[in-house]
Amino acid sequence: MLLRNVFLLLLCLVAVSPSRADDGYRLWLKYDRIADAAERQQYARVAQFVASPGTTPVLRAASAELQRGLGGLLGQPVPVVASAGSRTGGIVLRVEAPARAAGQPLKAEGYRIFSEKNNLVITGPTDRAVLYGAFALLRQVQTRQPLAGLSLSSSPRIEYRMLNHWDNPNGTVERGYAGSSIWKWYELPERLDPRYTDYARANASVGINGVVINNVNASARYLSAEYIGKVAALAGVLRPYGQRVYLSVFWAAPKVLGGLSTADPLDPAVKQWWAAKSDELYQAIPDFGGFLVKANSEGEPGPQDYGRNHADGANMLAQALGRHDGVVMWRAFVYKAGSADRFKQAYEEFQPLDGKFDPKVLVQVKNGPIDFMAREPFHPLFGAMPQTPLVLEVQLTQEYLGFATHLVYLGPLIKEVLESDTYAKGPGSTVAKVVDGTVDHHALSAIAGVANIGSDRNWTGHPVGQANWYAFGRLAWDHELSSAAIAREWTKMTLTTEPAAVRTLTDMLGQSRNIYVRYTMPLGLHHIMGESIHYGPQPWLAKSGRPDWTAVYYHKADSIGLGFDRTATGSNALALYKPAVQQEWGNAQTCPLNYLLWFHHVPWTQRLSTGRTLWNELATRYYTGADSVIWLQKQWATARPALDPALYADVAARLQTQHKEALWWRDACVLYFQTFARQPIPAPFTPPTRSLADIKQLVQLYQLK
Ligand code: BDP
Repeated sequence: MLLRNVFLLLLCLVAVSPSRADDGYRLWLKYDRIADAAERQQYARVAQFVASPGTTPVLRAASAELQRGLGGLLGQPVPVVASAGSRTGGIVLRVEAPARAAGQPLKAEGYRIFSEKNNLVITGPTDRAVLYGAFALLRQVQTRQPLAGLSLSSSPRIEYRMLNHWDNPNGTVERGYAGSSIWKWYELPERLDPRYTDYARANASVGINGVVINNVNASARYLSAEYIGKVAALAGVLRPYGQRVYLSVFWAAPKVLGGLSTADPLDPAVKQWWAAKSDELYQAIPDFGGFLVKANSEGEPGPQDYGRNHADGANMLAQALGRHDGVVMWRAFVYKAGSADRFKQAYEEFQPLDGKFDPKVLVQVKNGPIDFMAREPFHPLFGAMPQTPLVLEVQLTQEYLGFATHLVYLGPLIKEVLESDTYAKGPGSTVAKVVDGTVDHHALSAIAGVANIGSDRNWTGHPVGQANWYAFGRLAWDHELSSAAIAREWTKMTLTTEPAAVRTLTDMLGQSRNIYVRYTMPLGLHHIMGESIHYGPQPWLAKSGRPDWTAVYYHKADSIGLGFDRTATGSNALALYKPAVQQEWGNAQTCPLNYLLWFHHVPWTQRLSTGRTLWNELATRYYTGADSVIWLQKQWATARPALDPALYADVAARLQTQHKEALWWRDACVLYFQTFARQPIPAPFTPPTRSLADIKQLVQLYQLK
């Protein structure tokens, strides 16, 4: 009886829910059936089969993905055959030597799609190229572009397109807001969670080809024989999807694991230990990618502990990799306590080492000089180390961007950095061109995104966080793509293809980052967030473990004005940039308002280019920024009919939290800065109803253990 009731209940549930709720697991690879039958037919005519030699695991992954994707989109099975023979109307996969690929020369991972004898051919010099071509073809269908007569060709502009996981061996994720780590170390190597494969598919679909699986604050554990076996098992899952595995290394590993008394990079026993470790790694993982290193930074050990410099450390590791095909990515995120301006630290330590690094070393630089703020000027090291390939590191996990409750699409942030002109070799020497190697003719080029991925069913906590993973990969492949075009693609593949909703949502994504900046750190304010957890506002923070962990160190509010003078009258950090940049940013009258308080201490009463005084402009931005979250809510509501109900509700709820917290930011910041400016909140805005003491008490709750 009970069973029968359960059965009936299930039947009812199935009957009332025509499609299953979208839990976000499938990311942008949904492959739901195209609703319009005529449209489906059009695609079906040119995708009747997939012909693949299937000679490698990568080619098999490519054909399996096409079969799965087209099968879903067309609502009918698509067979995979070994060869097209005389059949037409299908998709043919073919690996060809570069010389035979017509048109633009293709790089090893570049693909070409073209029509031949009524078939669509996906080709490239390697099987990985064909895999990327397969995903490109699927994207065409997912975004409802025509397939017939298709002619596409694309090569990645950057060679190493990396995700950096800040995942710890105990399953936690540093600055992770989407559950715990997706890597299940205690189950590996015997059990391979099917999720690893879906992760690899998602990465491949946007061209990510390298994965640093562990936190830069690294545990030595990963270099033990036990863990190398586990890492090898993961590498085996990622390999058919064109991804190599890399490890973050703990500098003192030779001591912790090897029993040596030192980790001095010039010590012969240390060198030997790393060389043997590299051999062991390549024995287990023949395509191991190499090492990522955070050394002498935030308490991590490093070569400076032995009186050596970063180049000594990096070069020793590069030599340890020896004949193996791996690289060392050495991070430049360093800042010693007691410095008058943290902005200058990395430059001062690294720039003099230009030309001293082994050819296998790349130096990994965060996009801005401080630390992943919502808006930073580009890092002055870009354009200042011509002899060293530099990796651009951006953060996808929203450490400083409202965790997983604030909707912030990062396409515009990443593009802003990429398009910044360093003037290193004259105008047009953008960060993108420094990083892709064209400015200084480097053979190696790399970009890294700190992953926002976790064990949450939808991978990224905030459903729109997926767009940041997606946008990073797409820009890593081709930094010339526009952030709006990427947002459109992601929206169509993930949320809806209904044209009006696509427009509404793309607009919403496009504005979201500026909105976040306005209600948190407008006009170039930075580092005024909650201590250590980095959540919510704490502009009053004046005491911390170090002065450069406080907020007052950065905003320098006083009775005269606000902002950090980094011109010649102040720290002169501006002098680290090329003269053309100095000229633009060095004068408070001409400095773009977005960077104003990064470089100038501006009087409260000074009139800005908007016609408002600094105080009035600041208050206006906080108020209009917070109000814009209501606009985001309205946009989301407008698109509702086109959205999956569960997904709609999820984001709508998060937007409510976002609005509440935007008001925290607004109230905390205007009330606090008002104590210096001593001016009223300008009309038409109404002063906060709570007091500074109230808001302090509320946001400081989040600091309690
Ligand atoms: C900071 C994070 C810290 C990271 C560090 C890094 O707060 O958790 O370890 O960056 O990048 O933003 O090394």
